[in-house]
Amino acid sequence: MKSLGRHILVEFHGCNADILNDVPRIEHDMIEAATRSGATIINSVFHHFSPFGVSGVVVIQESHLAIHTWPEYRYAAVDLFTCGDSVNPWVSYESLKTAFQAEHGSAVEMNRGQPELLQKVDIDPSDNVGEIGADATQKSSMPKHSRSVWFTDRDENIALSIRHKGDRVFQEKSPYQLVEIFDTFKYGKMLTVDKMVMCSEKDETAYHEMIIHVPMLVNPGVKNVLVIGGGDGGSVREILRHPQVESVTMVEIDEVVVRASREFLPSLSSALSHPKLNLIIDDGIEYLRQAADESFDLIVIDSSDPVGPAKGLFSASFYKDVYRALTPNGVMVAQSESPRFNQEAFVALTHCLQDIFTPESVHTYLAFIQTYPTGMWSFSYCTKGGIHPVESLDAEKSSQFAEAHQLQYYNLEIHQAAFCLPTFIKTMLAR
Ligand code: SPD
Repeated sequence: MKSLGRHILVEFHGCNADILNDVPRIEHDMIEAATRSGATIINSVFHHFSPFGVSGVVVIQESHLAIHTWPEYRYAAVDLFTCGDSVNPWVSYESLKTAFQAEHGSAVEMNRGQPELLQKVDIDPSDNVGEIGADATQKSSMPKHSRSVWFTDRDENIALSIRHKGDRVFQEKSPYQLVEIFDTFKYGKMLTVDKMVMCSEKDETAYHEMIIHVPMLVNPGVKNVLVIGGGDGGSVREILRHPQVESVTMVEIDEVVVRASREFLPSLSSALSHPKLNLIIDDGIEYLRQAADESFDLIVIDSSDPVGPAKGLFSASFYKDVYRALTPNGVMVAQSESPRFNQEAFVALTHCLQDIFTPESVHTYLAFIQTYPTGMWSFSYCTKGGIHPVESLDAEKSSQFAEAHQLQYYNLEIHQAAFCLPTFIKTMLAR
């Protein structure tokens, strides 16, 4: 051996841009490249890289493989550093070139730690053992691969990262969006659409209890409900806890969301086969355009964020149809985004609703959703007949309902407090 280590600095050009932006896939490709070269994996850490791309490192017993990708340039910079003779880093190079579908790869090899420039001193390995003893030395020489792979929901200024187990549970590109499910450590399975978190098994109750029970418990006369979106089934599950409901129509544009949720998120999708539910896979905007006047007591807009197919669910023409389709005492509730993360959409939607329902009939309320960036999320309660969301609440009924159904987030105090807005949000909404 001429040196302690071999360091190969690699440039990959003309790669597949989608691959270079895919955290689990790059982690997999890097681990495979290391394994093929004969390395022993100890650890891997992979993140989204700002503003696009992936950053990560695979620590191997023989040193490390590191990467930064720039999908917008179809370019990846990779470091392959190996010590000893047992690993051939050029095998990793070839493996990654193929995996990233690179049109061109180049590399320079440097020898690190040349023996003629080094002076060896004697070190007794037992000095590192401390009080634990020789047994621990033996264990530490048998590394166990630990993975640290992260999903990040972000814009150019704010990000929320959630660690998952590395392998994707579900992935399909529908005609509308990229639908994925990850198995996270803290929140169970998590549904994402176009890299934005929609819901997770462990904190979805906050969102679904608040979007449904707030309007339902102040409007006990609700019998016919329309849900636009909500393909995971969480909203329908909560609506059907109210026995007076006679029928629920749910219009979800993307059957892939419904299929993935049925298969992998049974605690959310359990009510999707309920006999009172009429599930329609279609465009909710078009459905409401053709809906009869005064046909629903409650309309729930359980949309994703205002990009892709959900963009039209944030428009005045859509909400004019919503208003028309509500019975005279009807109520509409919409998820209205994060006041901070999506400030522009939040303010624009609130003003749009005020123009259609009148300012006095639009009531913004908040819930804390841990898996959404900033955690602070808003809903808009809009009443056609003037039923106030707090003054009309039957306190005893609200408490009894929350207790009987063992709700996880909703309770009487939360219902009342949710409508108290911080001053900065009031200021944001002032016209
Ligand atoms: N950024 C997340 C906004 C998602 C709102 N809808 C979630 C759907 C849950 N049924």
